[in-house]
Amino acid sequence: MLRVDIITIFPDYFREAFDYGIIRRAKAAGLVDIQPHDLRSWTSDRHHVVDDRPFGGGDGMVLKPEPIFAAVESLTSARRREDIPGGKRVVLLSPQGKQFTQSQASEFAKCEQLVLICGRYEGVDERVAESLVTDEVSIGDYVLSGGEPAALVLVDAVIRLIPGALGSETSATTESFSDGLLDYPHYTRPPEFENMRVPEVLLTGHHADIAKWRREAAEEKTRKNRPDLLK
Ligand code: 9D3
Repeated sequence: MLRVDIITIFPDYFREAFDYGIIRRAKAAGLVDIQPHDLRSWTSDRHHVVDDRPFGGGDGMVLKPEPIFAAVESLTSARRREDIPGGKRVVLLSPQGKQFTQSQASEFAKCEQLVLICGRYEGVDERVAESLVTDEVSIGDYVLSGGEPAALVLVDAVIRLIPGALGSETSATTESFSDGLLDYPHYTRPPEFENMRVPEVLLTGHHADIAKWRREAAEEKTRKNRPDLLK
């Protein structure tokens, strides 16, 4: 059983996000338990303040360290990175993180607990990245308004890799990424739609020809959309 704890100032953002498809099934099967937590519940002041102005000046606000350290301690019993056991990861979602990859998703899928910290505002006090988290992760080079959508992406990618979450598809899906090409194009009925024909070879039933066409079509698609994967 993988336990996923999400530390956020918007716990309601996740309310229905995990109630569909593979994630819903994995939860129902007892493969994963996902708990969003309100960062404000680890504040001790009357107004539940989680942010403050940046030292050195500048625009915007920064998430304060104390509630985040308290949240991680209450969820893991660890106060610093070096006290976090091997089977647990404390992940900061941040634009400054290392890019999240399929191989990192596979590593996370083997863990017993993931604690995800969602940044907001201009950022998170750097002592969190320096001394508390095991992994600082970005999902790509574009600007989000916070870590919450990135946490959704990470959880989705990880959960489908838990043994039993997908059934027999799992190994095939992993392979199609590890051969370094994009997937081949898919078609279904009707064979002609508004003058657009399905490639004839797919209608022939010649399995060797179909396999060859799919390999070449995957290479062509990769050349066109992701030439970086061929280098
Ligand atoms: C002006 C400098 N910006 C940093 C690149 C400020 C800033 C932008 C976006 C500060 C915080 C955010 C919120 N984004 C995330 O927390 C985030 C994120 C993202 O924006 N892109 C890709 N992955 C991620 S993971 C968390």
